[in-house]
Amino acid sequence: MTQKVALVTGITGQDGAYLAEYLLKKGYIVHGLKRRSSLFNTDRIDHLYQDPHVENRNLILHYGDLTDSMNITRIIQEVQPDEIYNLAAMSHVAVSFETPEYVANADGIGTLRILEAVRLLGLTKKTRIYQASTSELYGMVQEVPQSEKTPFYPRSPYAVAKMYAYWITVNYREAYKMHASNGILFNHESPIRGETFVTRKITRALSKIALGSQDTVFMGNLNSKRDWGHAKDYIRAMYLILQQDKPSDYVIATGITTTIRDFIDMAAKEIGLQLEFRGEGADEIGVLVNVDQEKFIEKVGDQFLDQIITRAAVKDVVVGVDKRYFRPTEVDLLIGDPTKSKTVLGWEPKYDLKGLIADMMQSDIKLMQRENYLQEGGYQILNYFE
Ligand code: NDP
Ligand code: GDR
Repeated sequence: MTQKVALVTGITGQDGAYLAEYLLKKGYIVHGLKRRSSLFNTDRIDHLYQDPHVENRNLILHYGDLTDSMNITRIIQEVQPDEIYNLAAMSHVAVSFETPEYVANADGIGTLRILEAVRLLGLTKKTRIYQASTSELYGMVQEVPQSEKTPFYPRSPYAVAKMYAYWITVNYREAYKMHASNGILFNHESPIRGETFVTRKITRALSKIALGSQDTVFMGNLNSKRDWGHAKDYIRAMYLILQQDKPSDYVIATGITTTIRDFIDMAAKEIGLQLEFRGEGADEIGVLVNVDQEKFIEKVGDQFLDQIITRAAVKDVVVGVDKRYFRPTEVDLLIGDPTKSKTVLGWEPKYDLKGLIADMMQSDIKLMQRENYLQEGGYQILNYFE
């Protein structure tokens, strides 16, 4: 049997890394688009990397950018993919307010470039396309929960760009009979989630606080609600969408929504820390009120116990709010209705929120312990300020 060939844009990102690993395990030849950067940006796929001198490589990376039509067209021509997973995007909602034109180009027109290249190259029958659409399309939600039929109301330059990408995918499917589908994925996270998304910011900061290397974390809006799943579950849905006989659009979600505040609370509990939130809006604080010592020792270790007990004794502030993280327009509530993906794709998530948080906390505690060892050994560790 000939090996299937996939092209993954955004392969260096969270989803791209998990998807590449998943497809390689299934026997695919995986081609990935990576951007040239002045520092290495392939950490997440380092374990999959194959030296260019290895014969019969299954993972091949190409330099490229979604803003460069000719580059995209040439790569698709060279690769002749059976499946394209278009995951590349400037994916940070808050940052999209700072760089709206770039986001329109990369996240919006970038998708058109891929669809048009497939059409021009005569690959409409051969190549199936997955477009990484998003629950951000629902924005100011018109219905609760949100399904494939819920009207969109985007609330950021990111969401508006993704709305164009959504509809141009539908249009190419209808106009040229292409196997092009949208996965409308709700938030999904993991230990390799970008450090400035809210979940990872929280799990990193709480890990540092537990290990005594950070005092306080400053957050934005603690009231917004998100339907969070695990990226490992969500990339399976992407694959399933492209295995269907007919192209279509699917909501991928857990159907459960949680506030940012409750996520912080659950992540703290995971390592034995009990928090209490006081005040409102920009004046809200999260205070450390108790430590479950047995749990803390099990998850973090006993050498850090005394400092954290001392902080709990004086009810020290560990969470603050900084208005700078508020967005000009916010998406207050997202909760997906995954009925279609469950019935048509047979997709079920394996992780619940508790399992996701346990995975992320365990990984970030380890990471921060490693940073502490390095620092104690006289090595410089980097401060990622954001
Ligand atoms: P990440 O931000 O982790 O990864 C984005 C990827 O896109 C990176 O590989 C990045 O490269 C690449 N990229 C950015 N701009 C360009 C460009 N102009 N040309 C080529 N590549 C580019 O995102 P996720 O993995 O979390 O998400 C994957 C996709 O799914 C994105 O499109 C996102 O918008 C969408 N999405 C994500 C959800 C989530 O909860 N994670 C939910 C719904 C949709 P580099 O590493 O060089 O920065
Ligand atoms: P989101 O994810 O905007 O939903 O987009 P993010 O984790 O950035 O924000 C979720 C919610 O948390 C609130 N928030 C904060 N957010 C960040 N980043 N930092 C903070 O300090 C903070 N404090 C509170 C936000 O206001 C927001 O309400 C993600 C991205 O992966 C998109 O690419 C994807 O399309 C959607 O999920 C689905």
